[in-house]
Amino acid sequence: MTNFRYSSVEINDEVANALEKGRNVVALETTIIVHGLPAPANLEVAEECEAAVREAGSVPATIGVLDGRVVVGLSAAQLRSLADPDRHAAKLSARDLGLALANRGDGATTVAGTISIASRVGIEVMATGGLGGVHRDVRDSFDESADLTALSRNQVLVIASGVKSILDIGATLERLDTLGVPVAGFRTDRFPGFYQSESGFSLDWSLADETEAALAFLAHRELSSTGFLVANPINPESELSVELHDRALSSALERARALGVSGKEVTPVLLAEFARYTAGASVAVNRELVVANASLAGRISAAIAKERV
Ligand code: PSU
Ligand code: MN
Repeated sequence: MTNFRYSSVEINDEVANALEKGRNVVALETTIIVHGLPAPANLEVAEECEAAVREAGSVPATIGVLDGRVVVGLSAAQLRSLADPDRHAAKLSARDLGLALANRGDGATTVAGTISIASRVGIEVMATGGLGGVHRDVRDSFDESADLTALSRNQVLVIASGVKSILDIGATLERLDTLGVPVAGFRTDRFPGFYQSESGFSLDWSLADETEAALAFLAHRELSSTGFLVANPINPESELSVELHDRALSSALERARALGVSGKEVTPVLLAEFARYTAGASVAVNRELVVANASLAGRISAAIAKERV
């Protein structure tokens, strides 16, 4: 392990070397692994994402907090330990990181937590499943994911299959507009709907290929301090049917209401109820889309490294 710039951050040697040479590194988050997907699929997905990044010619850096240290590039054993239910790893957004470190805690990082670490160590690309956003009951709860504000503050390109369909998608797109975060579809001008290839919302911008994504991001970086969202839809043949999706969604929203959950517990409860209601079908879709996003992240990251020189 190499200490790099910050004493509280450990970067594994492979990632540190890649960053020094060409920067073609892709950050991967751990909240989806620890709080978003059930075992044993969770660790399999983590492994598949790392393999997809490598196959695409980039170096994966799975990020989390272990024993009060930020680790950039968790080993398989470290990741297994973080996901061990007995560890009760916390869900860490950007604002939680300092406190978790001072507390010598363990934690999985959300998109917000992951990109704020990534941008500080020089990683420019990150992959996730579905970005967080504005919740449907926002008028009462004020619940809007810190993923959005983190994207407005960190110059990282995030690849996601849209935002989670448990959210108010239109309101989330409006907030991304206000926050100055560009949203571009990868080979589509339709905004994806996470478990579904399309959400009913259209996009102003679409990217033809990885090179165009790299060029747009590099130009954006020069002119703006915000991040960049690339929306990559699930293959339509793999998506959840509208019918099953909508029934599962009602059930999930009802369950969250009945349990009275709020704050950081809302999203994990909704995703878990989706998995239960669809008998694992939502997990299979989530798995396929996040691995596809990791692969695209690896290809775009390689294209960025190539275009920069
Ligand atoms: N994508 C998934 N599953 C997940 C997440 C993303 O397919 O569980 C996680 C990410 O870590 C994201 C978080 O940052 O959900 C959003 O949580 P919240 O709504 O509490 O901000
Ligand atoms: Mn929230």
